[in-house]
Amino acid sequence: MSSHSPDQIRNIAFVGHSGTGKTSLAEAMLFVSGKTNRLGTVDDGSTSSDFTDSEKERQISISASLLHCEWQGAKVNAVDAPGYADFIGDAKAAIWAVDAAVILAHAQHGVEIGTDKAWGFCEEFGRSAVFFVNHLDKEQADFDATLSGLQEHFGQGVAPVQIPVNQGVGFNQIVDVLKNKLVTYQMDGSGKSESSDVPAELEDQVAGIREQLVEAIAEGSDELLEKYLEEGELSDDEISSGLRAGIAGRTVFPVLCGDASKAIGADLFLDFMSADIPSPNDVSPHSATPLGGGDEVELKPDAAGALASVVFKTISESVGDLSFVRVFSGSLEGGVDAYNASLEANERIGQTYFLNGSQREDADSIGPGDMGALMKLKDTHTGNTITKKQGGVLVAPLEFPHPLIRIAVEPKSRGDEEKISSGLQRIHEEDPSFLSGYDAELKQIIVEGQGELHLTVVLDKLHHKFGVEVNMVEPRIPYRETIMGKAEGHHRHKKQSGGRGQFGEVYLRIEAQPQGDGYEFDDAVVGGNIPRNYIPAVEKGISESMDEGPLAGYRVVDTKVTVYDGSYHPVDSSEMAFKMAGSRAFQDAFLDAKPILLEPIYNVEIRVPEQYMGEVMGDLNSRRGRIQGMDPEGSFQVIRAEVPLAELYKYSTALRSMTQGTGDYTMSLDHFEPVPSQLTDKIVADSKVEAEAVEA
Ligand SMILES: Nc1nc2c(ncn2[C@@H]2O[C@H](COP(=O)(O)OP(=O)(O)OP(=O)(O)O)[C@@H](O)[C@H]2O)c(=O)[nH]1
Ligand SMILES: [Mg+2]
Repeated sequence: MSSHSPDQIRNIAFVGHSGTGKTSLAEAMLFVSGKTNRLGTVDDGSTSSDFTDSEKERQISISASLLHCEWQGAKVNAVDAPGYADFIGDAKAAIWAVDAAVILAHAQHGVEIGTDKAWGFCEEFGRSAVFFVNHLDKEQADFDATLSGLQEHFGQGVAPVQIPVNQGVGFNQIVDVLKNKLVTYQMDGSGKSESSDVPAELEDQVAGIREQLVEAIAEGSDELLEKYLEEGELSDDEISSGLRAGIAGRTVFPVLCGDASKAIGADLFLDFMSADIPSPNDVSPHSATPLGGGDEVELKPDAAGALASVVFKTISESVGDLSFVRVFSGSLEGGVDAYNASLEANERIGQTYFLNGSQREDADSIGPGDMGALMKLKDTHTGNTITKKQGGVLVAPLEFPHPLIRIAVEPKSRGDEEKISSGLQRIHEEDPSFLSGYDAELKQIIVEGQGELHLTVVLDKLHHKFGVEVNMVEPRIPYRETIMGKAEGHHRHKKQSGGRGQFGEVYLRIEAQPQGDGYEFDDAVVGGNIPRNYIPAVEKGISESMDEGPLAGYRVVDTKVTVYDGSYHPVDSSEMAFKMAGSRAFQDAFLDAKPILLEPIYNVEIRVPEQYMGEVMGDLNSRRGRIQGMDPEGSFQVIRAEVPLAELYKYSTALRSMTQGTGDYTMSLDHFEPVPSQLTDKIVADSKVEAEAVEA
C-alpha cells in the first residue's frame, strides 16, 4: 500500500470501559469499509484485533492492536486499546499516539470508571474526543440517560450528532442530525443501510438535538457565538467548519451511536471520521528537542521535515517483535539506517508495514502523520524515538502509569534466576507499565504492575517466550530492627585448633539514636587494648550484623555503638578474629537493649465514588489503617490514610472488588514505626522458620 498525505489520514484510538464494544466497533469498521470480508466476533474469537490466544480465551482485549482501512478517500488508522484497568498502560499510550480518541460508552451502564480514565488521558494530552454510545440494542439501553451522564461528567461541549430512533431489542435506525436523514440498517450484520427523510413525528426532537449541537459549536468560537446570538442560526457551512474546529480545539465532543456487534452505525461512524475528525495537519500536539541542542520544536507532518517517529507499543509475534510507530514528521523508509535518540543507538529499519491485527501489509514507507509497524528492531523499546542522527530530534517521552501492585516471584527450578531477570527486563522494555527488579534487602525478585491479571499475563509471557516458570509469592516486608534501651555486650573469640590460633576480645555499649539518625560507630578504646589496625575489622563485624539484625534478620537502624575495651594476642589475633568478636558482642548487646521491629507505613490516597466510602473506610480499619482526612472531588471522595505496608498486599484487587472497579489509589512510603508487640512475636518466629529452611 502506498502512502497517504497527512490531510487524508485520521488517527484514532478506541478507548473506554471494558466490554463497551471497542473491539467490535473496530471489527465493524474494517468489515464495512471492505478491508475484511466477514464480521468477526469477540465471542467466537474471530476479530482482527483480539488475535492472541489469551485474548481469545478470556474474550477481552489484553494488548492494543493497530488497524487501518480506507473510507471516502481517508485512511483511518485505529488503535484498539484494552479497557480493563490492568492494561491501562496501552490505553494511555494509544491516546498519546493518535490525534483523536473514540471513547465508547455502554448505553445501559453510562459513564463508568473506564470512561472517566479515557477522558482524563485526553485532557492530559490535549486530544480531541468523540463518544460512541454502543449496545443500543440492549433491552435496557437508555441513550438519553447515557448522554446526560456524559454531559454531567464532561461538560456541555458533549453534543450528539446522531440519535437512535428505536433503541432496545430490534434497534436498527439512527438519525444523522447534521444531514437530517434517517438511516435504517439491515439486521443481518451486513452493516448495509438505506437513507430516507426524517419522519414528521421525529422532526421536533431532531430539531432540539440539532440546536444543542449548534450551541456547542457556537460556544467554541467568539465569532460564531456572536452570529448565533444575533441571528439564532448558523449556516450549514458554518456548522460543519465550526464542528471540525470545535473537535480539533476540544470545545466540542460529538456523540455518535450504534450497535457494533451488528455493524449498525458503522458506515455513519466512518463518514464522521473521514469528514470531521482532525487530520495530523489540523493538530500538532507533539513537541521535540533537536539532538544538536536548541529550543523545543513543534512537530509538523512535513514530508521534508526531520524524521520524528515514536514506538508506542511493542508486541511479540512468533516471527519476531513488532513495533507500532507513529510518524510525526518526515518519512520512515524501509531498508535504511536510523537512530534511536532515546537510547542513543544506531538502528536499522527493515521492511515497513501497515497492520490489521496480526495481518501485515508491506508498506512502501510510513509517511508523515501516518502509523504503521516495524519488525525486529535491534535495540528499540516502547517509548523510544526513531529519528536520523543528523538533524534528528528527541520526542518528549510518554509517561506510563505507575504500578499499583507488587508481588514477589520465585523460580520453579533452581538456576533460572538469570533467565528470569533478563526475560522480565525484556517484558518491561515492551510494556513500561510493568516493572521488575531484584531487591537485595528482601532477597526476592519483585514484579510490579497494574493489577493481578496484568502480572499473570506477564508471567505467562515469561513462560511462553522465555521458557521459565515462576511462582508468585507475597513479597517480604522490609522491616527494620532497632532498640529502645541501652546495653553492654562482650565477646571473647578464642580458638585453638593446632597450629596458629585465633584471638580477639571486644567490649561495647549500644544505645538508641533518634529516628532517622541511622548508625553511628564510636571508637573509645584506650591504651591500645585493641590495636588501631584491628578497629576497622571490629566495625565491619558490627555493620555486617546490622545488615541482618539479631532479632529477626532485618536491617538495624538508629543505633549507636561504642567500642570501649578489649584485648588481643600478639600472635593469634587477626582481622577475622576481631570481626567475629565485634559481631558477637553486638548481637549480645542488641538482644539485651529492648529490641523492637519497625514497619514501613505508607501514605495511601484512595479515590472512590461517595457510595463506597463506608465500606472502604471499614476495610482500612481492618488493615490497621489510620484515616488522615477526606476531601470531596466531584462525585468522588478522596480518602487519605496511613497504612502499614504489611496490610496492603493485593490492595488493588481488594479495592476494585469493593468498588466494582471504580476505586483508584496511589501509595508512597512515609515513615517507619514500631510493629505492635503481638505481631512482633509472629514475625520473629516466622523468620526463625525461614532461616532454618535456608540452612537445611
Ligand atoms: N448486543 C450487543 N453486544 C455487543 C455490542 N458491542 C459489543 N457487544 C458484545 O459485548 C462484548 C464485549 O465487546 P468487545 O468488543 O470485546 O468490548 P471491548 O470494549 O473491546 O472490551 P475490552 O477489550 O475488554 O475492553 C462482546 O461479547 C461483544 O460481542 C452491541 O452493540 N450490542
Ligand atoms: Mg477489546
